[in-house]
Amino acid sequence: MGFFSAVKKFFTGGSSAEEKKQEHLEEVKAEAADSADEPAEAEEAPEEAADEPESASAQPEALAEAPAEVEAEPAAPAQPALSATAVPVEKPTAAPAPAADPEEEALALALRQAEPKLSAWLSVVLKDVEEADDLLWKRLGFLLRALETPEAEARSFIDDFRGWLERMEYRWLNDFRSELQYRLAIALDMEDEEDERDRLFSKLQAGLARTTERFGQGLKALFSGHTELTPAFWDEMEELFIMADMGAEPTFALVKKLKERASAAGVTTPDGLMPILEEEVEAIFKTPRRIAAVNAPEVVLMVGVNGVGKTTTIAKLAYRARMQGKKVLIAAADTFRAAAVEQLEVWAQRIGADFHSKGMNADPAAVAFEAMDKALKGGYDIIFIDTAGRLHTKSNLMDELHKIRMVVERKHAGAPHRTILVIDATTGQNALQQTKMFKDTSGVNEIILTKLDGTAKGGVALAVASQFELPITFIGLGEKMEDLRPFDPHDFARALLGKGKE
Ligand SMILES: Nc1nc2c(ncn2[C@@H]2O[C@H](COP(=O)(O)OP(=O)(O)O)[C@@H](O)[C@H]2O)c(=O)[nH]1
Ligand SMILES: [Mg+2]
Repeated sequence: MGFFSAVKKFFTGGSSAEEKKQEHLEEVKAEAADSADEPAEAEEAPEEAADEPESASAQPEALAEAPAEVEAEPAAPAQPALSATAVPVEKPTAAPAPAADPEEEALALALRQAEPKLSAWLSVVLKDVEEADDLLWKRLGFLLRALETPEAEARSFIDDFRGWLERMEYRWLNDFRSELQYRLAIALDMEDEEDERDRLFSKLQAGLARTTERFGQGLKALFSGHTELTPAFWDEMEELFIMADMGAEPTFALVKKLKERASAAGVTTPDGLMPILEEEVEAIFKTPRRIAAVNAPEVVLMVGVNGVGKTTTIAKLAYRARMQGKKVLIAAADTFRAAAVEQLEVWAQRIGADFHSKGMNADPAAVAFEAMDKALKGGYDIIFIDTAGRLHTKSNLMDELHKIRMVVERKHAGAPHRTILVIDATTGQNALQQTKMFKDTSGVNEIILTKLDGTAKGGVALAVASQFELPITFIGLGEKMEDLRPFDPHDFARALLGKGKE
């Protein structure tokens, strides 16, 4: 949707003139609040609304036009009242139009006064909203109208979100506010906006707080405790990285590199070293991009030991794919426990993906075979295959995964396109053994690191990234759908080192 930039221009266009009206806005707001208590007054709307907003008194010409239009067409008063506030803007186009409702007029004014950021706009329209009720839908409709969203798209956004809330059984705003912002950002093409990136960074920081506490604070103490890059400094640094679960060899390699770079650059103090450290940590997380040429349906095979978060992560990835308008199939090839099949089915229903299973104890390769058939015939864009992670015998599990791979490949050349290993950050060094095992035996080409929230062992990301040449593509920062986030080496390095946002 390209209307965001237009929207931004629209909202920022009249800002300086509007600043002067800040006080006035407060009055209008107060009045709106008052009249909300007195519905009788509010109902007398048309004429009252037309000459009531003193805001318009700043622009008598605009006001003068209003009453005539009121008679002719009840929806019209909106235009003059709003154009009065958007002083130098070329044309307020189909701007927020509802001046007949004093509350909405106050909201429109507040939106124009707000910072041109989705989070700020949401704060304005969600004022006094506490739960998913009519007020929420009204306000959301208003916001989308204000953002010039085509009516059909706005309606389908609201219907979708409403359906999702019901399926998820969310009621209170606090439980879904962040999700709402996330959806709006994606729908309005604003995921790359600074606002959304800030939010992501804050989330990353919060998620990594315990890791940072241990690692970042130690680093701070190390850097402030030395004035020169002495052997003691380097020893302490090694210890710090090893304690953060980075593993001995990668730590030695990193410190060696840092020493070399420091000496080449003539850096002799910890302060001078810091930017180099940041770069090197970021470099550890950077792996060359693979060519992502995919012949649809894209086949994603999810592997990893029990309990790491495979099934939930499939749900989260499938959800992202759904939000991008893809047709999604999920196959339940973890047939070991009935609960696993049911859990996946519930997720599929919630996110609007199709689901294929043969129940508990079915042959996982047979499930994959049938699901591939369905995906190919049904014109799916992407299929996720959930697998079991039990390790009663390792070779047993690996054989099973191998069989699934063979079936999938035979059905669809080039598949599986992605074999994602899910590892649980809280398991620290175990995560490394798992990575080695799955990489050696099941063609893993991507890693998702889950449960980074609330663990002090987030440093394991460094170990995984430096010991295996596998990209970390997403990280799990919590249990909600939106808590799976694309992995950003730069931001992650900064958060890990306890740095703030740039
Ligand atoms: N805190 C947190 N919990 C997670 C995350 N990812 C998954 N979980 C939880 O981990 C548990 C096991 O997840 P599940 O998907 O069933 O693991 P599986 O056995 O690998 O399929 C569930 O309770 C999930 O909600 C995450 O990123 N953060
Ligand atoms: Mg599972």
